[in-house]
Amino acid sequence: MTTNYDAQQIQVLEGLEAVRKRPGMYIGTTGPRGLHHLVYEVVDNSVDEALAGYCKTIDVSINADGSVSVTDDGRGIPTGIVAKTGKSGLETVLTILHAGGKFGGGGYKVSGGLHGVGISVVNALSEWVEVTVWRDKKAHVQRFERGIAIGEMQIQPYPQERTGTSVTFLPDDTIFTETTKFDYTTLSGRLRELAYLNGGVRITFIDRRPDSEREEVYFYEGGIREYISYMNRDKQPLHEEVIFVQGERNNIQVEVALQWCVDAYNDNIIGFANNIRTVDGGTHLEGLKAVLTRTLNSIGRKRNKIKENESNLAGENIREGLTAVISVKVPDPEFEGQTKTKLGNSEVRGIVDSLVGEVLTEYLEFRPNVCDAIIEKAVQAFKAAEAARHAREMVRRKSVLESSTLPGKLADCATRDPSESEIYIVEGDSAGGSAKQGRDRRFQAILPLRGKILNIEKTDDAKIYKNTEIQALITALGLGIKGEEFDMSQLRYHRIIIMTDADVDGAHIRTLLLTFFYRYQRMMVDQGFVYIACPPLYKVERGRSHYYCYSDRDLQTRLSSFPENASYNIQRFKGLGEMMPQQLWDTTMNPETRTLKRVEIEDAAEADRTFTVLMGDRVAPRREFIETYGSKLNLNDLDI
Ligand code: 0RA
Repeated sequence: MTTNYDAQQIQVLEGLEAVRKRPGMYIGTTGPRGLHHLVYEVVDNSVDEALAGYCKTIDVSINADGSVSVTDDGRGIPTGIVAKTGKSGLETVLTILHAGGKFGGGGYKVSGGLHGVGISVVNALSEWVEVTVWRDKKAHVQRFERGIAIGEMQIQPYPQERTGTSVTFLPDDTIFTETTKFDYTTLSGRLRELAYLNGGVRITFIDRRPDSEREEVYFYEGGIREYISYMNRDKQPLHEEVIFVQGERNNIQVEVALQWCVDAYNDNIIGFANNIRTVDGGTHLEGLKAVLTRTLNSIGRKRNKIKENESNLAGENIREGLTAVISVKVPDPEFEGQTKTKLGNSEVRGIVDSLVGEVLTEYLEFRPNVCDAIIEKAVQAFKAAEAARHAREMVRRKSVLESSTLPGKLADCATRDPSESEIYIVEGDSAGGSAKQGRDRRFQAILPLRGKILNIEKTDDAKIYKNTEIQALITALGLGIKGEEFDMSQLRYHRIIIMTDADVDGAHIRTLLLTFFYRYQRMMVDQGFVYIACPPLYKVERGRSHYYCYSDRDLQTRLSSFPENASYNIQRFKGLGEMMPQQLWDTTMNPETRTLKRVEIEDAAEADRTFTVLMGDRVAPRREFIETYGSKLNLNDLDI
């Protein structure tokens, strides 16, 4: 042993100690994700060996003791002494950070990037690791504990032809404190994905743990072509054969598989860079989208499917119904974004574009039927999008939703400050008249709605919107059309007060309004902007005093407070219109004396259900509802 060796040894210990101190820096987390990452790291080394053309089979097993073994039939990690480290290749790969790809042959490590931290990281974070290498008709075995080699590498004769590497490791539970239990589904998902991405590599997966014993084989000779067939298994393909493009330029490998489906209207494009799923896209996907749009438009014109005077089909039209996988292998991948799942290498964009352009053009030129089917589908998509846009515009133009002029019958308030403004939505013109005269015009606006509003027969979105009363309401409030962002800054009043008569019609109109808010402007209810006014039902006069009663019980309580044979007079308000403006102010509109009920989301939801019964297609339940509740339907009974 030389002093040189000791210096090396110290360096190794410091390196692995750094990994154990800050595992997150190397594997992201020490939670379940990081735990499974250990397996991917080891498997990636075998996949690299397969991609280099030396390995056909990778066996992964979860052992009965919870450890994991990854065994391949590659060349085997070199076992001879490495001059620089003075140790075997095996020990060097397992103990020196990033040593993996640094010696022993050309080519690049494809699985760099997100994983690619090296097998030494797995070693550092494992309670123990055992590696067996079959090479040169010998079996070489070396054990490690928490990253440190235990004893000398054992060498035994192994007369068979076999070559390969087997790595077994048990995660260190002092590092992975949350769990060291591997999840079958998580591992099988990734292993299957790897088998699709690396066609021809056979991956077997065995769970040997008692009670969860299972075995599966992932082997897809067609690679990502088969992945597409699998994803489209329940759909109807527009063309039989999955389109496949493969090529290499400037050391960058590109594989693309495409298939359009008749019965799909979205696109489903999945990207990978160096076998890592690029959830956030990147230059490979940008290149693919660009080349698809350009190629199909150009062929479409050549084949006269798109006429000279017609505009190009948009990318999204062309991608409608498309299932695609693009997998690129890049020597120095740059992964960007928060989660490092976006490919950043700008040279990839152009390479994908030109390579796919050439191959796809030729492919489609030889298959005019496929070509025409794809373009016709895109033209259909284009027309559908045009029609939808047109319809949307028509609805907007027809309705007053977009117009800025306030409805004529709105008696607006003076203030322009929404936070102090109120709007009373009043049923009928006569009640509207009383309210207009009784209000405080500085901050109270009145919008009378006609009883006609009740004539909506079906619970149909379009019908609610076409209703002129609802349109007036939307404009008065300053709201937008359904589905568009609720913009609070546009809201003209922060108190929207529904004030209807205490009879069946009043209940109808209130139900309709609540339903409208619930279905189309739910934020208004959530934010507590919607209220219900509580007008009195009775006025009781006795001598020079008078009292307003807001329910039957209220009336009984009042009457029972009078002496036995007192004389009094009861007036029942049949509608708001019967009240004098001053009365309406005193009882219902004056903030000092009135009662307002703020509408809760449950109230609105209940109204929505009631609305379905009242206004729905089915006559029977509606009749039943009206017969049951019709006569006594008033604000108090509805309990809102
Ligand atoms: C370095 C050099 C060579 C192979 C490997 C590493 C290698 C590593 C792993 C890890 C798991 N399975 C593996 N298989 C191979 C090339 C060796 C040569 O040139 O013979």
